[in-house]
Amino acid sequence: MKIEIIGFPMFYGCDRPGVEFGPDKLREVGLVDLFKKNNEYVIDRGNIEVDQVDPSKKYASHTSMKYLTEVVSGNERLAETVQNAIQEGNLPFVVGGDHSLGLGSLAGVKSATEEDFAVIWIDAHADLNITETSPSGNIHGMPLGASAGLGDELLTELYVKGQKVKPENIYILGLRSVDEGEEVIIKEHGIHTWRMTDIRERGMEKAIQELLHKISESGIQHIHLSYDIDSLDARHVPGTGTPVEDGLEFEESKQLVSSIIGTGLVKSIDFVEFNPITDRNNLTLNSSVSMLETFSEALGRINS
Ligand code: 6HN
Ligand code: MN
Ligand code: MN
Ligand code: MN
Repeated sequence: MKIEIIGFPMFYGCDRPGVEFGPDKLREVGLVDLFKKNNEYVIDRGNIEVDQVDPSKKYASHTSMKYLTEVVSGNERLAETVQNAIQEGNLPFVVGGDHSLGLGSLAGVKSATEEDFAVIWIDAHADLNITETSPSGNIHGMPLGASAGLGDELLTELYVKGQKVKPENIYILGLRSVDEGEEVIIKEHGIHTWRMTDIRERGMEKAIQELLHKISESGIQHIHLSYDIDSLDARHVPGTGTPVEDGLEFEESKQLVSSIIGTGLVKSIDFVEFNPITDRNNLTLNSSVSMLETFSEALGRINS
């Protein structure tokens, strides 16, 4: 399986500049070689084109969703690239950029995949907001909700019509900052969650066992893994849009990622929300590289 690295240099989904430099900053410190260390075939597809617009026009296309036009156009390009990668039998590894790129990734996966697939979302946040529940109007808080077919058609119809993933096939881990409206959505749609409180109570080992058991019970053969670096404890990631305390430690995060990839079912991955501009002393850069090494090693183990 070839790994295709795809950069998505966008900050419009989080409305905080800097995160668009994430993919190139990571390339600068050896992203591609880091994957080549453990994997025979790695290609860098470069960056997806993002239409540029002045911040004064963030509400030009919608009254509450910021930068809607640019988020949608960039994500449609991403969806096509992800679809092509999967159809060629490759594994797209999408590097953000903000988490709105989940829209394009999941639309691409859906288009390339006949059967139902699961989404594992590792994040401090649920990213399940719809226009009416969003406290910010930032689309990076909405990709999972829209992909589940909830909310405005302007997002749910992106690239391919309608629902991309069934809510019962969504698994969120690391949660500790959930908006009121998102709580209702989690409950109503039976979305599986392991909050930080659950992980602290039962331990990561148990959480992983439960997760993998549920997935194996579901019979699903294809997992999309979406990794938001803000799942890590705030002190490890000052350079991310919305750091939250009481998060995952490296050892836990690495154990989780390795076990998920170890199933051999992961066919596509996102790695998002690294902001080199707001980083302090390269702390977030080093955290990102350290996690990327884990992704590379885990992929190398199933690839060889
Ligand atoms: N992220 N729930 C908040 C919002 O504005 O909707 C924060 C979203 C953070 C998004 O994790 O990519
Ligand atoms: Mn996120
Ligand atoms: Mn987050
Ligand atoms: Mn609506």
